Amino acid sequence: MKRTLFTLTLVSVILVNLFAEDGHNLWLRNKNTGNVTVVCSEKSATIGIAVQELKQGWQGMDGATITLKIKKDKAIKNDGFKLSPTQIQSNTPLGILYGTYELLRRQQTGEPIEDKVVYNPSYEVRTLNHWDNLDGTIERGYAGHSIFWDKEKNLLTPTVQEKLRWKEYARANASIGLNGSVLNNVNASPDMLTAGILKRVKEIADVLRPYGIKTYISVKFSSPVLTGGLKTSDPLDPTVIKWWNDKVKEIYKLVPDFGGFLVKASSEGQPGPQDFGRTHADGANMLADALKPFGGIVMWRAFVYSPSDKDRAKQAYNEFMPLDGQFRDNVIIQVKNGPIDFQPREPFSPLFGAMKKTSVMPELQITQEYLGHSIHLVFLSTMWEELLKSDTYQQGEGSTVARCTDGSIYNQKYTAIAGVSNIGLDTNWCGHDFAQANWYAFGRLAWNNQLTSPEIADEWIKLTFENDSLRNITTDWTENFLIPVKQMMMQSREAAVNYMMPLGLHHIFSANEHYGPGPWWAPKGMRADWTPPYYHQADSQGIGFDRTHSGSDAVSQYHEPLCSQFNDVKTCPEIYLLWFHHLSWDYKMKSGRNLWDEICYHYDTGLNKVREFQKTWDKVEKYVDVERFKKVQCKLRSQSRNAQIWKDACLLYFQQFSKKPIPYKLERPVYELDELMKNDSIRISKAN
Ligand code: BDP
Repeated sequence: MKRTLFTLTLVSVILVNLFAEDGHNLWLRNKNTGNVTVVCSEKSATIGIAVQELKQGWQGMDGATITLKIKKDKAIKNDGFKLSPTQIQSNTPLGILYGTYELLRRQQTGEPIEDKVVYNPSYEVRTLNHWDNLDGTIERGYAGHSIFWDKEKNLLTPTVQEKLRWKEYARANASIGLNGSVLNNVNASPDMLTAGILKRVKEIADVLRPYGIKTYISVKFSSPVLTGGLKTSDPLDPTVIKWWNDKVKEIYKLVPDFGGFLVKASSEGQPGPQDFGRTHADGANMLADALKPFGGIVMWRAFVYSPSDKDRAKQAYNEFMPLDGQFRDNVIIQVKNGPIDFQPREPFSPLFGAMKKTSVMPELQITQEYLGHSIHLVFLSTMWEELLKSDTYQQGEGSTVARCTDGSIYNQKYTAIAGVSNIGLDTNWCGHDFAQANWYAFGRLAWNNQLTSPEIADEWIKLTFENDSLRNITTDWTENFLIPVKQMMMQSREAAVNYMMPLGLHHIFSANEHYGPGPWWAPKGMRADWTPPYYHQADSQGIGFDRTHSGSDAVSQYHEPLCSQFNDVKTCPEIYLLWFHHLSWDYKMKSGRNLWDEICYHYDTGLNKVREFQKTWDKVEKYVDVERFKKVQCKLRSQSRNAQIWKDACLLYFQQFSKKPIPYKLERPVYELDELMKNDSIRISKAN
């Protein structure tokens, strides 16, 4: 009897674990509900995947036939496709695969499939940047170790398990239209270019290829000296040029469709052409020339700033604008969304649209370095949409960042977009189940930069949380799960801005971990532009960074009418107010409150929003599997406690300067400033 009971318990434990929802399947959960016959005269690994996906995931009419047709059509660009209910047409096998995923997504989410609709990608190159180090750690990664690198395994033949992970990764990327992976950190190890590591690059590339994912690597500019044993890495030195040419040839022998290099040079201590008195153009062009015969590209980052500059926000523009027109056509300047560094909110980088004779690509950060790591629920799609829709006015009204970078306005040889990845070896890939939505959203926007965040959230929720019993999406599920969860996602980024750094405040994190609040953080001897007081400039008079004509004049880097609009405190959008202006605590806001009170209200609103999210989530419990429900519930609790710490730390700290009471209607702080400052807000936040 005892034995039977034991066996039964054991079996049920195994079964529960087998079916436990661990989030690993991402948004790819569609199982077929009927048979389909797939007709295709072409054969290739990519087409094979498309056929398999259709059979596995078909949810259309049982017994239907679908034709996959590779036929040139002028309306179809790159790997775009033409979709009809019974046919997918494309110029390339990869386009057929993308069409397959679009069709299956539409079947699963209940979106219509009309006749002969053409879908073309907004950007030709759609990459994930992995800040993965060769020892397996990930810079700013919050979801476990690297899926590509491990110091024990780098030089060994990849295991079946590793290859399976790479394949799942490639499939997930292809399903949302991504077509490139930069395999290693922009702070690149010179070892990346050694024979043993390049062999692994080849192994990875072989697994990614059938899914249409091209492989790229980040390179260290001083590699000729560090791995090549040369005396210099000067980009104009003939021995250096030859070294890179030979290295590129070696790479293409291993990876014939290699995509190219990503380079962080003369930035944050990384070596670069400026070490030899050369320009960014000299450096980038030398690499571009080596890659050109093979069709490779150079993505050269514009993330540069030096401690001597009065305003870090101005530096990239100052350094790169004079070089406009000097880059080869296979160089793309990779520009972060804002002029500082992936803050919860920044105005767009003034380089977008301003460089008219150079290809420029946006770099977004999917990993939540500055937005709560993998603890806070923050849907980043709304932030990216805000960027893409920002009007630069560079070629008249409507010159949005999207249009300035996707080839609609400027005739770029290549168009591209990059997202700094948030994935690692965690079972659910991203740490937070909702962080998967950011990976998803990045892919969808890279494919179609006109999509809206509610559309993306809608798709993602349906694909990720819908289960078998909900296959025919019910009104009950829509009203009580889809709508509230979507609303929570849509409000989540603004909530984070509010409880972290509202009204244009930025970079007030404690220490280099970029997690908890630290408006006071300024260790002795630290570079000023790495400390929060440099950014908030709070004093007894007021708060904010004066970037007007009478301040650092960063406003002048924006095209009119933005320059005047940002410069004038009356027309500057309040979301950017303290980014561009230093204002008195008594400054009268549009709401009628003074600035101090307004700041208090924003922090309070942010905190209350997170509390509301907790309620929203608890209410949807019966629609979610128990595992994901509990995990998200627990993370929301931490987020709520962290939001309290943010509010208390910032308000109590700034109050020392404003000398004003927190409006009496608002909840009082619950932490002591001393305690937060002494014990380091990060540790308190993380322990909470
Ligand atoms: C900052 C990160 C740092 C990166 C750097 C970069 O804090 O870890 O190396 O950006 O983008 O956001 O190069």
